[in-house]
This record gives sequence, structure tokens and C-alpha cells, in this order.
Amino acid sequence: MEDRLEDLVPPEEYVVLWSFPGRCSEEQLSISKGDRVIVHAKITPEWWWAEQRGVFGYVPASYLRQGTSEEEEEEDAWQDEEYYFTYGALNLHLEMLSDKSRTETYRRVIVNNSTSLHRKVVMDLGCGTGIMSLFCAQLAQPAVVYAVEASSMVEHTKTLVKQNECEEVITVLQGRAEEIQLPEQVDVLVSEWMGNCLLFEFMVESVLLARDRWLREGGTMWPSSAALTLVPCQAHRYYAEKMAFWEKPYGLDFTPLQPLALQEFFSKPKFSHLMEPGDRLASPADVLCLDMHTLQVADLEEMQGEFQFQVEKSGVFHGFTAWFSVYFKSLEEGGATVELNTGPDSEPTHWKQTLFMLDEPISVHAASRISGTITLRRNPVWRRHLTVTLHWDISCLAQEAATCQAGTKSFPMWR
Ligand code: GJV
Repeated sequence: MEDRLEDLVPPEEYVVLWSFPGRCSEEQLSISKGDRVIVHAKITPEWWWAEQRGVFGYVPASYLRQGTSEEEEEEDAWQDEEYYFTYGALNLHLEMLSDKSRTETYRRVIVNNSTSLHRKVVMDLGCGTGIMSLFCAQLAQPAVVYAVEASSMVEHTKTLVKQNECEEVITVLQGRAEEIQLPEQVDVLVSEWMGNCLLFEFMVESVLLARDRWLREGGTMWPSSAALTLVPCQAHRYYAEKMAFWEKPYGLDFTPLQPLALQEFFSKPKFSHLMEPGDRLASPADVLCLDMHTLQVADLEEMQGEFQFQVEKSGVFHGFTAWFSVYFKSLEEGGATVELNTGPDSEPTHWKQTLFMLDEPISVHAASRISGTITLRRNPVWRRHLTVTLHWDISCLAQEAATCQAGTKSFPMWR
């Protein structure tokens, strides 16, 4: 320590984000998630000298976060304040309402089930401007619709309900679905909770908690199930724009910037990707299927799916594209299921698709096989975020000697 005085910082309290056993050396401090430590010196960007109850040792800097009170931590983990703040403005609601494919699908579900909805009790979780509740009230005759909304948009929702003369049927409730009280159980729980790559935002957790509290035995969830679909793909345009660009801009060699580009553009997934039909290397396959009636909150911590793609044409394997579908079962036995598909063969939605770029493109031949797994791991601290890990094995049987190539890459979304 004596020779590292220049690294000393005024002692500051930090909170431990992940447990660190500190077993690799005696100089390391063993700390547990949620502990508080005092940082005395930032020896390197990665390793800091810290103290816990009089014991000193090194801890990885990335495991620490500047300390705050317990409640603030709770708030931060969900980033609820920021989350609901963004839904207090019109911008996101306009985006969702302008998405015809999304909004019309929900309307179709209500139209198709209008007879069965007669006298039913409905909860619309995260009603936003109240569009689904208004569809319900206008196109069917439910006994009541409880429209639940946590953001400040709820003030306007009440106005819209009155303006459209639906206040007899729709009861707007302000608050989080986890906390509100309803006077009764509901027959149908409708919500539009899907985020990028299906799970991002983890609003689905609120839906499951509300289901367990308020859906009556045998009640119906809309959507009733959800699937995540994956396909190995080319992404020539995106690769050229962000990576090949540095090869010869204005006749100069800028390739030393490519590692930076890799970090900046390809380490996180690209939301808002529109995959072109010619970019797929194989037939898409469902890798996850969620049953909204049986799914448990604990299941959300880690989900794993498997895939085995038969490459259908030779090309460049740049990455994987993912999207989701949700299904709305009919309230009537044998009635038609309605599907909302956000894939490249359907009408585009505001979710578009999600692109996961490999670090390096790989040439693949027709008849190769790309098999592997996808794991969606919920961030233990930032509860609306997750990490997607893709593992792939490419086996090329057509080559003289069968070749094999494997890789793994993890993509934080967003932290
Ligand atoms: N309780 C009440 N309202 C909520 C909740 C909750 N737990 N979670 C989200 N909302 N498809 N990814 C509201 C949020 O304020 C917004 O108006 C709407 O639900 C989000 C729906 C679209 N987001 C999504």
C-alpha cells in the first residue's frame, strides 16, 4: 500500500452488486451481494482496495456501485421512477397506438370474443391511454373493465374514458398492478407487456403477479402464450456500415478502430432491425414457448432454449435475428386463436426484430448445421434488464473433412 499512495481516494461507501468469494488470493476481500464496503484506493481501473469492518483487501471494481440508502436501491433496481416517467408522456403511447398491427390484433381479439365477453369482468394491466379497455367497452358488453395504469398518463385516461362515454363500464385505477386492490376477481386479464426480444422491461412479472392475485380459477390470460423465434442470418448492410467501413474510408486504413467498433456496435444487440427475407440462412425456429397460465415469476430468472438449423443456402453467417409471437386463445371452446407475429414475414410492428451480431462473420455452406442454445438470464440487480447468451456449433458435412466451429457470445440488454 505504501507505494500506492497516489491511488488513494477519499474513503467512499460502495454497495456490492454481486458476491465475490475472494478465494484467488489472500489479498482479496470476500464480499457478498448487498454488503457495504469502504473504498480507500482505486489501484487499477479493475481492482480497488477496500475495507469491510476493519478487514482490507482487493475487490473487483465492477462488482461495486456507489452506496445509497436501501429504498433508493430498491427503486434503482427497477428504475421504476424513470420507467413510469417515460410512460407519462405521449411519445411511447403514440408509438404503440400507431403500430396498427399490434393495436388491430388486440381489437380483433375483442371483436372475435365479443359474445363471450358479455358480463365478464376484465382487467387491462398497464392500460396506458386506455385503448384496449375502450375497445372492450365499445365492442363487447363486459360487466366491468378495471383499467390499471401506474404512470401519470392515467389522468388523461380518465378523461378519455369520459370523453368516449365509457365511464359506466371502465373503472380507471391509478397505481402499480402489484399494489392496487380490486373489489373482485377477474375473468380475463389482458395486457400488452411484451418488450424487445419478448422479455426486456420484464413487465411480464407484473402480469404474472396480478394473475396470481386477481385472475379467478379458470380465467383467461390475453395473450395466453408467447414464443421467441430465432434464425441464423446474414447482415451485410449492417456489417458494412459499422465494421467494414473502417477498412478504407477515403482511401485510408482505419482498421485499428475495428476493435472499438466491435465493442461499440456489436456487443449489445441491435433493436429495431428489419431483417430482409433474403438474409435468412435457414428456416426460423421457436426456441422458447411461454404459457401465460402456468409460467412462474421464478421461471423468469433464467430461460434456455435449443436450436438446430439446417443451412439452406451458402452465405455469410453474421449473427442471429430474434423476434416473438403472442397468441390469444378464444374464450369459447374450439374458437379461433389470434396471433400477433413480429417476425420479418408479418406486417412490421414497432418492435421490429432484434439482431445479435457475431464478432466475426463466418462463411457457411448449404447443408451445414448450426445447432446450439440461447439463454436469457435476468440481471440480478437491474431487474428490467437481461443478458442473452448464444452458443453455436457449426458442422459442415459437405466439406471433404467434416469441419466444426463453435462459439459463444453474451449480449447485455442493456446493463
Ligand atoms: N402496473 C401498472 N401499470 C404498468 C405496470 C404495472 N406494474 N407496468 C407497466 N405499466 N409492452 N413493454 C404501464 C406503463 O406505465 C405503460 O403505460 C404501459 O403499462 C406499458 C405497456 C407497453 N410496454 C410494453
